[in-house]
Amino acid sequence: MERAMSAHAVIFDLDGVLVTTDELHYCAWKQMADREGIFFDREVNHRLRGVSRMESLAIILEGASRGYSSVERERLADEKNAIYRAALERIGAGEILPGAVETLDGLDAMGVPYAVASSSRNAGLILERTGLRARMSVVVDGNDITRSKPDPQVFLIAAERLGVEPGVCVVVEDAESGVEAGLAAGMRVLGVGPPERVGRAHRVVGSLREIGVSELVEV
Ligand code: B16
Ligand code: MG
Repeated sequence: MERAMSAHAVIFDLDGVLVTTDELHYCAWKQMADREGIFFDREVNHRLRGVSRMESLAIILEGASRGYSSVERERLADEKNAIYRAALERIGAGEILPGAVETLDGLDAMGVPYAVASSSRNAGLILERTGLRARMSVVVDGNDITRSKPDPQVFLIAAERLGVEPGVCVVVEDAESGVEAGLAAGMRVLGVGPPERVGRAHRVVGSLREIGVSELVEV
């Protein structure tokens, strides 16, 4: 694709950056883990941010007292996904995180292109349910990638589809794996969350409410 001469572009992670579905992931995994008698808490849950479904399950199974076959793993992942998707059917614009809409409005006003780059295979449903889909010209999700964060693939595909060079992109991420992926893509990174988790980013904020768009594009 011919690359446009855009000076800036922003690539947003979805879960934990634009929407609060991170809590729904936790509740669904917790239900599955409790049923299996596997210890799982919010501390372990933080390690699942930005990580694919099967890799998330592998992390949870580190706490299991027995081994699980690949057939059993598929069943547990499907079980969790069914619980999660049932919860997604009930979400709406109320799950959009503070500052997200204002940030997209500001980027539109500045004419800065942006994309969503998520590890989730459910990103399409989440964007539809929250009403954000119509705002996104580019969405790259778990169905488009073969390697999940911290591999940079999802962000590099997003830049390609935006028609910009990786070097002009700012990634916005809430996951340690996502920050690493953004850095590996050669992009600037804004971390959203505690410094213990996203401190490797070029700049860290608690939420998108804390940063204006003119600062965001210069991170
Ligand atoms: P799914 P993101 C990620 O979304 C989540 O942070 C992570 O917890 C989840 O395991 C992953 O998507 C896969 O999700 O099971 O729906 O395919 O943060 O990259 O937007
Ligand atoms: Mg995330």
